[in-house]
Amino acid sequence: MSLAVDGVVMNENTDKLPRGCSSISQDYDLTIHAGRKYADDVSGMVFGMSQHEVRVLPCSRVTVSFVNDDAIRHQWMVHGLPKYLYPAGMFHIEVSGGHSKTGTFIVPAEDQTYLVHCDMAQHMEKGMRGQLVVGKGSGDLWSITGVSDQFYRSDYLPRHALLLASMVLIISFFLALKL
Ligand SMILES: [Cu+2]
Repeated sequence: MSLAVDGVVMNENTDKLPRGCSSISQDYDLTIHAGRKYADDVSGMVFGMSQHEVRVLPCSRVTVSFVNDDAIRHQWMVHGLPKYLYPAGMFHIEVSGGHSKTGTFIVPAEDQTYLVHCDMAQHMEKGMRGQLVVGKGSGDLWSITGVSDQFYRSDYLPRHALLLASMVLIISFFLALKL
């Protein structure tokens, strides 16, 4: 892990092979930009990435140069990786406004789709939600900018707010009939 004012790379892995991998299948060198301008053509979104989907081969080594075109902090964070290689199952690049950082990790042998997002408050909800597809993947995740349908639910409402509201209406209707 390297710490600096311009950013952080967490859980870098350049040489430890995941279980089921006998060698590095391929090396990828990706440059991904983060910034408001990448959300300009996506309705309702504020933040974006130059690439919301990354497709790689199983057992490949992926080097990401994460370039922050905004003045505020952004992250490129992958979740669900094997915990025996990546603490908390996470690989993470975080970059201060106007800076860039490069980090490397090795993806597992299985076909799987991983969530990639920015964990700064409201950034994922406002567009910084992507996916890393290893091999054939395991299906598209929901609400990936430019890939799958957006899904909104107001955070202040309970999960079954609509159902509860309808039940209250029906009960009041029958109560009203009895009176
Ligand atoms: Cu962000």
